Amino acid sequence: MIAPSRFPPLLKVGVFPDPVEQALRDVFTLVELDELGLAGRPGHDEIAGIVTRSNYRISRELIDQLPGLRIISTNGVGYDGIPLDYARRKGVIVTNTPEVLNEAVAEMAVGLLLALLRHIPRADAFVKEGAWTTMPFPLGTTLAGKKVGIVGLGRIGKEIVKRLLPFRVEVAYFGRSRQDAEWMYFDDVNRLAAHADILILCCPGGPETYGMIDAGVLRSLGPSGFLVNIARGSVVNESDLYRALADRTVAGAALDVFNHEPLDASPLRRLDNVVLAPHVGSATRETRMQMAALAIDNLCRFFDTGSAVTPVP
Ligand code: 8YV
Repeated sequence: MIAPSRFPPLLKVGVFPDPVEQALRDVFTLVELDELGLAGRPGHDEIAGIVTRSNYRISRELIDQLPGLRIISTNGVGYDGIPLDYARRKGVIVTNTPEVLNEAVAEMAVGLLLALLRHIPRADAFVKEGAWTTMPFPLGTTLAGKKVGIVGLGRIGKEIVKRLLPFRVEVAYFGRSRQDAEWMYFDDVNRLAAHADILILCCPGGPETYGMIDAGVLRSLGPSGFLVNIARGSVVNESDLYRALADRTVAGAALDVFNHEPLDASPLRRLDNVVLAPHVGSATRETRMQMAALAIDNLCRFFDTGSAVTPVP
């Protein structure tokens, strides 16, 4: 029997890995949307907080259904799925879990890039299917000496650069403004794409970056160019990307995020020049537990003091 929480009940939006959900349940009474108001379960007006994950969306309508809502705590760094201005107008604070996931996401970006350049998933299948006895495996592409363009040199982008430099790459970046960094700055993503051999997307999702990587940028990247996306699917015009991959306007792409998730009947899945992953940039045991701890700290601190540890800026 779990002791009742000293905190108000939370609405849980999204499916959490078991250890993360258990960490939350150890502190809070969690309610699923379809349980609200059922016998013995909290009603809509008793919900003071939402705990969610950054790959889920929170609608204005849901916020309106919860008159006592005071905080939305997301496990994740992105908050493009939360109507921030609307939440603020309703007096609801939004918190995220920055920093603690930077290394895991940066590792995933490097892993996806190497998998793409060297055809590692296909190499695994090639050996396991016994094809090695029948034909040579296709040549890959060396990372050393390549020009890597970072789209969004934020905290995660900087961690990716740190990990790529030992591979003897040349770094350049695009962003809203030039930073105090030693890398070449481009104030236009098309020009960065024309300069780079590899584009790595690590910018936030949202209206400012929606569809930024389109047919024109992909043409600029060119037939020996590669794209890695560990940011948000919304940053890429996915139908433009599919066409560019299918007709070899670009050489290949490694994608951890998609316009619509989970990816279902997408033609991307039929291509041989892509590496696809199920939005797992932060998905390590260590990182997800650190994120859960920070999300819990945000909620506890807020309910106890009215302020949070990492409110979104
Ligand atoms: C979350 C994400 O890390 O952090 C983000 O912005 O993109 C997500 O992958 C994940 O949903 C946390 O459970």
